[in-house]
Amino acid sequence: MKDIQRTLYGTPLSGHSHRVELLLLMLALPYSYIEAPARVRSSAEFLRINPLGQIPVLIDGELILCDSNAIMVYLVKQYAPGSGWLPEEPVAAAQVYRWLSIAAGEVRYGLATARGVKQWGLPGDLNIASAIAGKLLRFMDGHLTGRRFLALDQPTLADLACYSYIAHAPEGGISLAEYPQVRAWLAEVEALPHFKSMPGLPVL
Ligand SMILES: N[C@@H](CCC(=O)N[C@@H](CS)C(=O)NCC(=O)O)C(=O)O
Repeated sequence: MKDIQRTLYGTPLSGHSHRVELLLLMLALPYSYIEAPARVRSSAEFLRINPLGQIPVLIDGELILCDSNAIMVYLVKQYAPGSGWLPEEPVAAAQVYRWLSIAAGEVRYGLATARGVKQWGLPGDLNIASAIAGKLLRFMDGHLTGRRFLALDQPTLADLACYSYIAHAPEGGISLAEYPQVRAWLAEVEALPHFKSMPGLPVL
């Protein structure tokens, strides 16, 4: 396959960027990285790339792709079809997409919001975010009993999409102490080949 110039816009502490980096590493797809903190994201140049002003953005050759989960779906379908990260079989595919929705819903508005409020004073209600996170973690702990991975009996995009913000939950004041199955699942993801951790922040 011809070499493609591939660039990821992200920040090291963004869980949305981290999930894309994990997949790029696990698929052994080379990429360069451009750090895009808030000041860059609000620039006219960046807003031409993503009018929502959000990271991650992936430039893959001529293609501009926004949204972490959309980028991951593209990468698997384009570069690793049949690899198991995103199965074609309808029931298995639905099981993976369910967790992509949870990553964009409960994970984003629970765990990620709590971390944003605690660490950077970003907008959000800590009580509401903590309640959303708690409900999700209780569900996940039960769901993961007897399972190694979230959607199937092998790692899929479901695991990468949900991993980063759940692993860093304590940085948003959300303890994982009561969720042993969730912690065991995090360890499974961390044991995958080419795993790279996201830098930690103080537990507040
Ligand atoms: N749905 C998007 C959400 C991405 C997102 O919220 N990114 C944050 C950084 S972690 C961001 O760029 N926030 C700036 C903003 O929304 O203005 C995705 O999955 O990529």
